[in-house]
Amino acid sequence: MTSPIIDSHKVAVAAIVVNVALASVWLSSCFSERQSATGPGTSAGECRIPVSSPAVGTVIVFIKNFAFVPKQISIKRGTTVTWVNCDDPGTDSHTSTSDIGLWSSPTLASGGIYSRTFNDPTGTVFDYHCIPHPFMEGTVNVQ
Ligand SMILES: [Cu+2]
Repeated sequence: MTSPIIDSHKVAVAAIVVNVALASVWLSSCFSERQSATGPGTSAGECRIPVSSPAVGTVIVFIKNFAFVPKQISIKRGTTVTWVNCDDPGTDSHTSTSDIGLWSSPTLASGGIYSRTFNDPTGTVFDYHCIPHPFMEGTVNVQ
């Protein structure tokens, strides 16, 4: 017999896996060439975080295989974005760092998470990168 508490936890984990799947679909439709070369593909689905954590925002950007997934996101003003390092333990740590110094996460080891709420004016486009790996780039569009 499983308790209702355990059941609801399983539902939460399932929800986050679905989010990963959607991110992968989005990525493959927009970056198909890159996807085939480097893509996180199904391996990104192995990354699991506790969605009940108050630190987790409503939009999640995964860090996998030294890339932000999805690379570009469009969000409504006031949305909290959470970056999650899904790279394997023992690989390099990453950051989410605004190109203009608006925000910078601590160094995120495997499993590390960082959130920022974008209460910025609509129409703003924020480019960001990873400090140890400047080739890792991403964009947040506040709509
Ligand atoms: Cu990095």
